[in-house]
Amino acid sequence: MRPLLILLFALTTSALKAQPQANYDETKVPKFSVPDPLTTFGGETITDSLQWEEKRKLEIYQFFEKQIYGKVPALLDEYSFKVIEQDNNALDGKAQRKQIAVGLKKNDRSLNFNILLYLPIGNENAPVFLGYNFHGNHTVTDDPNVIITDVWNENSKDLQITDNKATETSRGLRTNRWAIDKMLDNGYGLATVYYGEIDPDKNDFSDGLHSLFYDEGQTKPKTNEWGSIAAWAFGLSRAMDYLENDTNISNVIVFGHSRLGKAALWAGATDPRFAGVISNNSGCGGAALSKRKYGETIGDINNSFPHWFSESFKKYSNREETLPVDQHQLLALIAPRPLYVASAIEDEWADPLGEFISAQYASKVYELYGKEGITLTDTHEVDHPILGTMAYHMRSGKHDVLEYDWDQYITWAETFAK
Ligand code: GTR
Repeated sequence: MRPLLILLFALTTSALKAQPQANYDETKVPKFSVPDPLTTFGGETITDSLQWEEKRKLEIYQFFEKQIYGKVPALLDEYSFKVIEQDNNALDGKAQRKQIAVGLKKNDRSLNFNILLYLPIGNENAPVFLGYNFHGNHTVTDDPNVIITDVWNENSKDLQITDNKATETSRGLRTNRWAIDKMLDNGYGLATVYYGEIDPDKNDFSDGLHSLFYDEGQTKPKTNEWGSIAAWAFGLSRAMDYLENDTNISNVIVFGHSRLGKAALWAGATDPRFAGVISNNSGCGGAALSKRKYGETIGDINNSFPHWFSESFKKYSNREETLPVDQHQLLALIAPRPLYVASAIEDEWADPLGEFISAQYASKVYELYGKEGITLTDTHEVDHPILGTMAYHMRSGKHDVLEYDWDQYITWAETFAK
């Protein structure tokens, strides 16, 4: 590379990493009023769970649906499930492994994705964690029998993925994020899907789930329709369609990290069949309050990932103060089901404190149902989890999913999932 090009390259990559425009100074967080989950848009006060469900929950839900994540345009015409591979003696005899092909059809177009399912031997009625993975089912385990995805994959140095295609070399390279042995030893199963099989994560609406629903000549979703996060959430529900009919599964807890934590939260809000929801470092557009404008903002996220949200969300870029809702109300939509919000103290881009406060503000709705929320007197002391119906931890360390996180999720799930 010539010197000028090297300099330009260095400048661009360092600018991307450092996010120099982001605010990380608590004193520069703007003053803002938090939209009250218990006051309707029309000004009426909500005093019990029935009123919440009849008057407030729906209007908040519809706002998120039309203005933030975007509406699913129609129902599918058909869907099918086929167990394409099964081994009752997998992972050294610890698990039953199934790989299930899910087929979705609309307008004579179809999309297929694979669920990798491990169920613990000895628990005929196991709770299961369902979560997307970033690079393919074969990356979460060394198990040589897991099918390698053949759809578009983001190139990754860590995962040794080049030419946008996963190969054998990436097998098992993400086992660190999935405590599969621990889940199985504690009587839990794991179901995972490669998120790119639902919608490849690029600003291109010509492929993936959206394209099945287009009218003649249409090339992208309409203004209030779904972006990729809503499509991924929809995919989680289709996985749930299979899991809820598997007689060896008792409950499904939906889990997601980062962008996939945003998808898990929206899936939890849209689909009451999920018995619990875990948001791991989901940040902006996930658990974190947007109005704080700390770390990643709506403007940043709409710029870097224009395909994640509905087109209508773009009008809130750099205009957070005009939003009549905030992300604590997304959390509230999951009430009274168990919800775990997890942050990491060094994950500044995701505004860990904003995630904690958001959980606190959502608690009012949990309390309407007589459930324990994260109260205003609770603290976000590092590595001191709060494990009620609403759960929270501020882990030491960076943006990631660690063994520590799974230890807490499993301990918490014991209180409701078995
Ligand atoms: C970042 C993005 C975040 C988060 C993260 C991830 O680049 O700004 O909102 O979703 O990616 O998914 O790892």
